[in-house]
Amino acid sequence: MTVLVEKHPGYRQITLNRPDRLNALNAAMHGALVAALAEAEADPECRAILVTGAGRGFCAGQDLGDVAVKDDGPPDLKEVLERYNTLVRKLRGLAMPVVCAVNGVAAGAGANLALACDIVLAAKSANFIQAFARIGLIPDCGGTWFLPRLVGTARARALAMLAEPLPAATAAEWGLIWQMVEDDRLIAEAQALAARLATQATTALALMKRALDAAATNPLDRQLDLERDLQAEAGASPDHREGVRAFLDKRPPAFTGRRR
Ligand code: T3D
Repeated sequence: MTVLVEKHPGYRQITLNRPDRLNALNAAMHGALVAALAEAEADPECRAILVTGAGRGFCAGQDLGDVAVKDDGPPDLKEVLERYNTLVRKLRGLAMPVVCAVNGVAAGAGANLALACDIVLAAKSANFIQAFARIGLIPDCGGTWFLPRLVGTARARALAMLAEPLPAATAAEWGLIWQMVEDDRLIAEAQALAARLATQATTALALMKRALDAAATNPLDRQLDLERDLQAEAGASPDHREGVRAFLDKRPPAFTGRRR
């Protein structure tokens, strides 16, 4: 099994599972990952997802043995890239939060797969490498979009062009990720975070994802209109009513995550 799925109360843990290849993504693993995300999305009990890797690496990006490099012409990378695009669109479009626990090296598309998730934790020993330049490619899997937005263009350019490992501590300091965690605490912390998110107002969290992604390209005027429209949806959710009632009753809210 290239991808392992564990069901926990309220969330699913999806583990990339080719540890001998540092969880490099081949076609089979892409298919299994997208299918696991789609199954999680279809499960009404699932209100958050946790993605991590088996073994000492998180994900070493594209499995370089899975793409034929020809002597007589360019390899056909468009099909490979379509898979990454599908994956990134799926993660960003999921109507629930996605936590990523980067347990070791995250290289190439593996680094950008992590950045496509909503909240990224990384083990102290982990690092992020935009490895593409080392093999004559540009950052893909959303890398050219995520990097400048997360760390600014100066750092994005150097990360992309130099392809040097960025330690988890610096990634957290620069705002590339949410937090660095001691190695032996990573999974427990990530699971606690996913479990906590699974008890929150899921509809509002899903709408936040849409608003924050749209903000990356919208002018303020359009973003204000979008906030108005999405807030109307959030305000119509049972969890909004419950949140206000709980506040007035001075008790913790019991959110259901139901849309209506
Ligand atoms: O090209 C296209 O198809 C287009 C798509 C592009 C998307 C991309 O992701 S391009 C970038 C692809 N990824 C890389 O270039 C990273 C390649 N890997 C590395 O540079 C290093 O493995 C790491 C820096 C990530 C880790 O180094 P280290 O020294 O900790 O481990 P290692 O010994 O290099 O790797 C362990 C094993 O995993 C090793 O196999 P072996 O010798 O034990 O049999 C290594 O070959 C294998 N492995 C690591 N990364 C990949 C891989 N096998 C296939 N594909 C990999 N990407």
